[in-house]
Amino acid sequence: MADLGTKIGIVDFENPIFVASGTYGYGTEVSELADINDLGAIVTKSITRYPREGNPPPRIVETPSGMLNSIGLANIGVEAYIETMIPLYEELKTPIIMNIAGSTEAEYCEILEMTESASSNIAGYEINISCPNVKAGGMEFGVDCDLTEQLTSRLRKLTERLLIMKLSPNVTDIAAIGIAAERGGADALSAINTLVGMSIDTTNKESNIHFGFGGLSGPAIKPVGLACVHKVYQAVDIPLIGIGGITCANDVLEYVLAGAAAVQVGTANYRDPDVGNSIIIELDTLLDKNNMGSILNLIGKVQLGS
Ligand code: RRO
Repeated sequence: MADLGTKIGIVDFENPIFVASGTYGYGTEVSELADINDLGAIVTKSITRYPREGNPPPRIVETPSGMLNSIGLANIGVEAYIETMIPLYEELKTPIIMNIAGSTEAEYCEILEMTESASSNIAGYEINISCPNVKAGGMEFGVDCDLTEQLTSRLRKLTERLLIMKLSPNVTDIAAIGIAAERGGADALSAINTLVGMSIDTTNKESNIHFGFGGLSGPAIKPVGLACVHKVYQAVDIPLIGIGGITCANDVLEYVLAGAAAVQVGTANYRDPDVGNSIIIELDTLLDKNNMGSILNLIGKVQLGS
């Protein structure tokens, strides 16, 4: 058997296959459709200070090899999350990473502080500074080095748990944003969130997404995700979590070779919520077949021409 174990900051994970924010609810709902106990980790839907209905429909549309969403941060809000979801994690062996989104620096801090003051076994936080579908906050932070560094360092002071900043591909220089988050004290970076996209129904000339723009995910964005991960890998010393278009073990291996210590499977969960488990088994076989040994020895080992 290959060694699938990996390490992000101070946390050891049994395997590098996590499920991505927005594709797995708050963690436990999916247990009726899939075995959630063997996943490397589960990242929750973004939690905001107050409950949100999200954007009006249509807010999801399929595109070639991809999916466009404009959910608009629909979620139950941090109070209900602490009351109803966190207690369910006591029964779960899979590490939970809570994804947090805010519209101001103070709001991100308040959500994290409220969660820290509740008793929980959450492994860490993924901070969403890259949501393309809301007017205030979200991506505003993730496109600005100073705001990213400042937000990260304020959050760093509030928790000793894993602090992961989730980066946007919708920037000129993703490596510079990664460096800013590292300087602010992040333990790790996840990349990428979705790419801004559009889809139009030519029969009635209407946008297939209510507000026009959405976030593109799925296999269509895998090459972009790989390039972003490798650019950030070359620029920082903290671990990376690769996201974007992963559907099979070979995709995982590509992300690891590009520089990721773990990955998040997202859009593929909509087709098969148990795909993460299939990928874990497939990854074990793939590494064994190629005598590749361990995930940790493969991180960033892509060979580039000189
Ligand atoms: O809820 C959303 O519309 C959403 C979020 Br928070 C995000 O981070 N990325 C995305 O594609 N959609």
